[in-house]
Amino acid sequence: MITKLQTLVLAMAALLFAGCTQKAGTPETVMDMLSQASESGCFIFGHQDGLSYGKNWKVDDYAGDDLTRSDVKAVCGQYPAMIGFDLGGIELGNDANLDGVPFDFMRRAARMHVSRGGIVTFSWHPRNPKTGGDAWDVSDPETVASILEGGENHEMFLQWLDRAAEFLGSLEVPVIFRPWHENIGSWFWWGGRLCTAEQYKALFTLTYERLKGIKDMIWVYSPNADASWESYMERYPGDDIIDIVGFDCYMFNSNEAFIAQMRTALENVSTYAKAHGKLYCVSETGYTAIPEAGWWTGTLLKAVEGYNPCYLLVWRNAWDQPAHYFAPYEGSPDSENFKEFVASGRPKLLTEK
Ligand code: BMA
Repeated sequence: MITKLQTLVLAMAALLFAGCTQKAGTPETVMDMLSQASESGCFIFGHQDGLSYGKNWKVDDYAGDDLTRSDVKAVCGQYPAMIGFDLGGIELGNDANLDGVPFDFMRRAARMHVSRGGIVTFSWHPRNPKTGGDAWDVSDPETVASILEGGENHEMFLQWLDRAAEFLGSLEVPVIFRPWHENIGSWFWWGGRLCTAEQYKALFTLTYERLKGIKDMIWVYSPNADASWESYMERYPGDDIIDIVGFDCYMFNSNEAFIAQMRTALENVSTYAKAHGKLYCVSETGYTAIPEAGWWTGTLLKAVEGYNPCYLLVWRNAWDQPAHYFAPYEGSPDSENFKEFVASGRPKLLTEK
């Protein structure tokens, strides 16, 4: 969590060292960008893995690529202001994440994006530390218990956290970190039926304590939006850890159901954020393969109307799964509508071309 005192001290340090450091941005400049977007009625628009690949393409030369390609940019001429990355696989010391994106490339892409004036966020789909399965392996309800203090996998898990910390620390850019997401549903091993609220909070706190000294990070809590507010708060790690209260909300059924779910969640987090001096966000959203050409203004803009989340991120355009994409791409049926969405002035993209 970034405190006001830290903000002041770090801002002064940044001023002092401005002449002799290459560091692009600080957590407080990121918090400022987010607050300013929200206060001016915009939201920072994000796209997961947007510089690594898109629909029908991927970076081939990870060491040499100039990082100028993006599906969103191909449609509207601007990069998303936020790029998301996923750490899944870093815990094992792998070279590339679960979707095949090398960590060295991620580091370069994150730095490049920040140097263009953008913001980066990291999620994490780690393997199951008890079974060796993937993040979606929910076969063993003792998984979380096994990594907390006293559990048989605790030491191994500390090493996992240290590997994540080492990588995040090596980026040398401010990071919005969003671990243990969608935690009220039960599709990840840290999900609602897989651990008690106390165990979940202990997991989040352990992660925070282990990582907080390594890197100045902005911490996001992002349960799935279909959860009740009571269950949201029951697992909330606390105001001393969390900077931004968010949620993941996808469209699965009708437009009305999606809009209603989004607005209920926005009402809850905005009320909480206002009372507790926090920001709020839509940490993941989208409509798989965007089957409606007018979805961006006809549904998504309506869903967020009247609310000021500081950012909204759409999920990835998988290059190798034809129907797994959430942002427009060159020539996609929703492209024109996406341009109208951008022209509405609500989503904030990068001004650098
Ligand atoms: C999920 C899907 C998976 C992917 C994971 C991590 O939502 O997109 O295909 O592996 O995120 O990026």
